[in-house]
Amino acid sequence: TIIARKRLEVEERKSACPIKKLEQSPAFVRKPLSLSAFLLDDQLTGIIAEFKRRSPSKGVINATADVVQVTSAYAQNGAAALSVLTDEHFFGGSTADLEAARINQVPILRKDFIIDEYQLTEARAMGADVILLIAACLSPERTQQLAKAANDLGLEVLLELHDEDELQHVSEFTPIVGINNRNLKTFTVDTGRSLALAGKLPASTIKVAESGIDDIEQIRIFRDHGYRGFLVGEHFMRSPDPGEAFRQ
Ligand code: IGP
Repeated sequence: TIIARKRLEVEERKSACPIKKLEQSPAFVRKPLSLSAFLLDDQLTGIIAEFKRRSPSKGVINATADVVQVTSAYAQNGAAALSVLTDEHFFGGSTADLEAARINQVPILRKDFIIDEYQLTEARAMGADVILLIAACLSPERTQQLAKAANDLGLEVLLELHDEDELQHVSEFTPIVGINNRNLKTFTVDTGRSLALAGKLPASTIKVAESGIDDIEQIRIFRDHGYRGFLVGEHFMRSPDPGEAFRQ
């Protein structure tokens, strides 16, 4: 359902704003930050802290949070990177949210359902540093094409997998791989997924555990299994003060 809608949305956006116009955006001249470098920085926590207002599985998570206040608190308290939802219809996100988060000097992941090269140029124009590619939504060939195109624009890729069958999506263009603990079809969360798949990824892969992380002990366990990144959304956003929840 999400992908079908996304296809229509992308076509609408293409006619509303031609690619040439996106390329004139001021963000296009800045050099994107490297998520790999920030995840490997031992001074930081490895946490990719997400700004998420609502989701199809949880409904409204936080209706009032201010994107600048929350993302600044995340960044000032040691987040290695930020993840900002830009899907409006299902997640209540927006381009404006990501643009506002750009005041921070840490890498920003554009969290959306990427299916078309146009969205890569959009990501660059809104000031994103990294894009998400979800293996479950793409063929392995398409994943590679989009990842290469993203790299050519200076963007790094977080490739999201959720089971062993999706390992064929990994390529030289996707050195950072996230294992989603949430099954996108049933929405059930099992943090054992990240643990089970850890050893199956190429040794050089920078591994990110995604979803359902709500305590520091889990992060220690992931770290012991070779993970360098931890994508956390709801646990922080559920709090009336997500920045403070991160600090704690
Ligand atoms: C964050 P959580 O359980 O901490 O809120 O999860 C993140 O992993 C999740 O938002 C996510 C996501 C996605 C959202 C992972 N992959 C793909 C939208 C699309």
